[in-house]
Amino acid sequence: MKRRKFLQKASISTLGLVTTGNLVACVNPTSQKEEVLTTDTEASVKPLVIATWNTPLAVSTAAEVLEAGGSALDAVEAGCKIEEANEKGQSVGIGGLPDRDGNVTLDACIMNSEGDYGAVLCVKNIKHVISVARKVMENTPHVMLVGEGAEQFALSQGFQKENLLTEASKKAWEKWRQTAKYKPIINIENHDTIGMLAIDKKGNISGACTTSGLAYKMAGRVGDSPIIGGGLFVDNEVGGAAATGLGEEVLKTVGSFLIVELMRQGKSPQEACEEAIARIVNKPNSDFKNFQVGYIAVNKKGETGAYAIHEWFSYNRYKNNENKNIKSDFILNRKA
Ligand code: SD4
Repeated sequence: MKRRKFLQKASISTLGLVTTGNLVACVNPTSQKEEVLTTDTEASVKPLVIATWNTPLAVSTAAEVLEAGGSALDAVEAGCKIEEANEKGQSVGIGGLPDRDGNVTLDACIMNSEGDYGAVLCVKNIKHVISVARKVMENTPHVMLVGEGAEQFALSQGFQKENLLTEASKKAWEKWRQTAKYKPIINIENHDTIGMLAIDKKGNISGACTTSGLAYKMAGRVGDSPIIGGGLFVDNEVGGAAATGLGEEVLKTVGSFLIVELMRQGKSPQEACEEAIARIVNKPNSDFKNFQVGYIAVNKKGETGAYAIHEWFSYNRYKNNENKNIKSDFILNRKA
């Protein structure tokens, strides 16, 4: 077995990892209202919000900020906080599934329309890491803070320490420990790591991404979500993109940056998402049948796109006073 293949397999199966929200084989989350449509070609739509997965409340919260004249930055922060505070969501914020040692560690990043970026990685005990990431961007000379240092910084900024491991997530972890051997899982539920992009009434774009990462990950593991160009990228001249799914694969192809650069070269958000998924799938020895990656993107005109490897990726979009969940097309649909 080639080294790359071995490491890939090790990262998702030998180590017993599963992704928290979006990784078991193509289960149809019946609660979603699906509509097979991924591209919106209407020009210059604003305000506009899109977010990964079935996240209606997060998107409507962001939309309210925008409709009231707020900035895209305020909107994406407010939207992401909804999922971070939702204890039932086991892949973001409080209630997130822990690492294999039982510690919940969170990753988040945010980008504004000026091209500034802030991130926190592997943070314990603080629920609203998206807001801490924003403070890193605005109140420090740095762009990333990790672990203990990030937690200390959050406390210094007035954030409260709290236990993020809920009873439900603790039970799930204890059950996992009995075997510590889950197979790679593709789509678990309809609500997951949230990547969000917004265009405000002035036409400015910002984005945010927040997650508890892979369930039962190795201690210290960080995925794509808090990494600029991986889980998120925004260029106010062009558009933005965000990712969900197996972060290692997103990082190796710098997925969100790739999508924005493809849009800069003239591709639509849909075409750019499709090419970024193809980059992953077409790698030699790609094990793509065993993992999920999904992308969303928006361009300056307010055209949107989404694409995934497997079925049952979806995103919520607020546009023209309507907030709806849209099922993404997926590459296995064409390869089948
Ligand atoms: C990660 N991309 O940490 C995240 C996980 C994710 O649904 O999106 N889960 O790799």
